Amino acid sequence: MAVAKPARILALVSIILFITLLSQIFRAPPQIKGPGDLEQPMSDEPMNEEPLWRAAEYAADNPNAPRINATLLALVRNEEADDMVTSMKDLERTWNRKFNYPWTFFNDVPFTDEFKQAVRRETKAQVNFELIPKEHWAVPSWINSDLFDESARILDELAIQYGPMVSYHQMCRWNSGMFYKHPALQHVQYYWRVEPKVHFFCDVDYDVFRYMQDHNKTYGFTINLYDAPQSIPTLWPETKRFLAAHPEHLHPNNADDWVLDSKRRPEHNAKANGYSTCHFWSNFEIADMAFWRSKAYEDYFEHLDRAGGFFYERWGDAPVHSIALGLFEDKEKIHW
Ligand SMILES: Nc1nc2c(ncn2[C@@H]2O[C@H](COP(=O)(O)OP(=O)(O)O)[C@@H](O)[C@H]2O)c(=O)[nH]1
Ligand SMILES: [Mg+2]
Repeated sequence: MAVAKPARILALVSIILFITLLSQIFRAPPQIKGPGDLEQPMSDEPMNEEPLWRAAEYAADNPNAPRINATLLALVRNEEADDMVTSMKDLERTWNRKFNYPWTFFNDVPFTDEFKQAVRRETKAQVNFELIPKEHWAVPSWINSDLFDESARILDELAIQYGPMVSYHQMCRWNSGMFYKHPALQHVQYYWRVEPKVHFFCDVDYDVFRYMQDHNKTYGFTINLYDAPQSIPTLWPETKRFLAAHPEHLHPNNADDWVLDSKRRPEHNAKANGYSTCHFWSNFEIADMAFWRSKAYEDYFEHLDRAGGFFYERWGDAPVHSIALGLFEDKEKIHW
């Protein structure tokens, strides 16, 4: 019996779909090819690492909620209110509406009422608005403005993004060595950094701050990238100078092989004068501020700040945080 043409086409399509499905099911697992590839299957929850604190008792108005001493933290400009709201919507939906950790917003100028209203609408949790003290934001007295202008010109020629923008340098310095000194954070231990216009896609159903505390973690990150070496040519040489003066700060279980790696991107390492340029992308970071407040980090930041590279080069808070963690912290305490 002859089969009608449409039925034959349908049968053919079904067979192709069936074969595609089988090949998907039986295909070999992805191979790990190098840095950045997953070393274990991705899960939206840590595996076999109880206790995980769930959301039953975390209502915003519960004075006995098991929240620990932590805040969501954002440095942001008034004109970024819409983008901040975008980030808040995502993070509240996927996580914070269940845990109600406070939000703390920082700005170098006072927040406008419009900004405050816009972000308050997005959360039931407590919201704090903090002005950065002038002495934490101002360009330090030892920075020579002529030298800054000349350096900015060179950074611009090298096409280093934001190179000539003085506020960007101020922001990087503040995020490196100032934010945790703000009086509003004096009694706070952990923060989760959130920037305007970032996205959170997965639901997280446990208290990540408690996770950090229970598992004795200092720093959590999501992405590890290579930096533009032209933005940090003397960061590693200055770090070496610092280490020569302060060998006591080097942690015995440090991650110096990651900091110094020259095999994966030899050119990056060469142009950065010995630093791999690998860094945790600090647009997202969850950290215990005790590390930034430690003698090792304070001494390091002070040394870098005096050296001037936050302004004469474009040292970012990400490579500064990363080198410090890689050298002065137990690598077991860095988590992703
Ligand atoms: N209040 C304030 N926030 C700033 C300033 N410059 C940058 N930021 C914030 O610092 C973070 C990083 O800045 P961004 O422009 O996103 O830099 P990028 O992430 O390196 O591209 C964002 O949260 C910005 O809102 C500034 O001059 N004032
Ligand atoms: Mg950004």
